[in-house]
Amino acid sequence: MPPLPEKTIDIAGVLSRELGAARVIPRGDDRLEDYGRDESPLPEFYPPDCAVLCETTEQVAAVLRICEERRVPVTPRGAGSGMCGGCLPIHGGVVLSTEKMRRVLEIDEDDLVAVVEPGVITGELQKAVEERGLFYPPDPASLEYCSIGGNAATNSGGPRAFKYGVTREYVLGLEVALMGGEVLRCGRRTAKGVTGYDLVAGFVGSEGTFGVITEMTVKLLPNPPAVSTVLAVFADVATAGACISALLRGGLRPRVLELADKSSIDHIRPKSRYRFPDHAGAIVLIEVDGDPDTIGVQMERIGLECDARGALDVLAAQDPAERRALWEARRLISTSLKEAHSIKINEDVCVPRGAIVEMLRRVDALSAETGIPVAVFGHAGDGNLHVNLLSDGDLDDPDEQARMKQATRRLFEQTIALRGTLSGEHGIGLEKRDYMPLEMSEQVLEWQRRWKRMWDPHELLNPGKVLPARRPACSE
Ligand code: 2HG
Ligand code: ZN
Repeated sequence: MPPLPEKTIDIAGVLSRELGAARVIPRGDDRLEDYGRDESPLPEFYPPDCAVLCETTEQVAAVLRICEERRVPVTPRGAGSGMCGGCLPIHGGVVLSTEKMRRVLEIDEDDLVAVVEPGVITGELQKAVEERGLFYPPDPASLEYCSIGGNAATNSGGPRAFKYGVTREYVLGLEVALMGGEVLRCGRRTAKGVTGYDLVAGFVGSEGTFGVITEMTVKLLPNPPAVSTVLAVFADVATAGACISALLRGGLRPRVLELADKSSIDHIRPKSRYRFPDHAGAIVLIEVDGDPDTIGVQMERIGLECDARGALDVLAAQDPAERRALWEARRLISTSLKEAHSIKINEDVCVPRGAIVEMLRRVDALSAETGIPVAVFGHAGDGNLHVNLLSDGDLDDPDEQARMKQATRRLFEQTIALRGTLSGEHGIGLEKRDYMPLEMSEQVLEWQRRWKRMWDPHELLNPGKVLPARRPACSE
């Protein structure tokens, strides 16, 4: 990317004059601290020059116009729950937060759509539509505090992606503010639509490097009338993985097929309201939804398959309270691991479904060879494994950092060797940017750079994310 200009202008002052001082958090204000971090394992804090809390599309567009005119980098931010450094202002400049754009503008039961601002908390939208008998499936584990705009920016998944797919499949239309201040409305409100190129699909998952989402039209479904949840308990993760593969081969389509290994279970035990059996060496969480008359049959088939594949217990959640406790426990895994260790490198590699068992074996071998304890959990039915490399070492020790980085690289190499991908749901951001050449050819990366420059020719919008710097050719 071109060298970023010296930031000699007082951008906080300019934005305060244009948008009102109340919207701008300048240097020296303690609140600014929060805008230089996210949930990624990176220790660094990147102080922006200021944060601006926009409440309208016009304000977002004004910030992007001002930053373009003055050549100031600008980094969009939702709720800051990302895990890859995607919203960190690594070149300083302005953090543009959409956290105050929290209105649900419309829930239309006939069209089966909702129109929302990007700062709406995902779980709050889910509750609002459920009250009307509707369903918004994408369910990242952070759904109580992540925002839907951030979900769209990173194309988030979650356990229910197994049956229902990821965020991209639910975003029908977008309003996006572009660098320079232009506002673009694209996409549709209809269930189907193939008119023209699919700009929406390009914005979703672009990690805030193409534009800033200011409004979304999302698809809703009728809420499934019945849901049933079981926990299959196994002696070890290899047997649990083999059972998942068998369920996949058997053509069963639960809505959730989640795995957690012994380390993950042991980390949540002290906090969990759900009591996991003491002998659990791994668990598979399975949930089926649909018609009350048919889910019993599906559950029976799943139970029989789990038994045949070595499950020690198959425990059905007895009532909604137990089901809630089980899900609460599942969503605690990530934070419990983080609280227990000074270093938690959480990767979210994804392998083809036929390679799940082999990937689990390779992760185990990696842990044994490097001596780094590993916790594995996540959306195993999709081949999407949260491999957490753990250490109680000193986060600032360069040797420790190098050891963890080396293990991370080996994990990625193993993933690619199995024809997998670096990230199944968290995105690339800053953390995985330099590993992109492991998966993508220089040709593909170059086309991606051209695509990025089309939206942001001066490379000011979330600079330094997703795409690694161009490798110099031999003659250069
Ligand atoms: C989850 O599924 C999240 O719980 C977090 O994606 C994953 O911390 C992690 O590794
Ligand atoms: Zn996840």
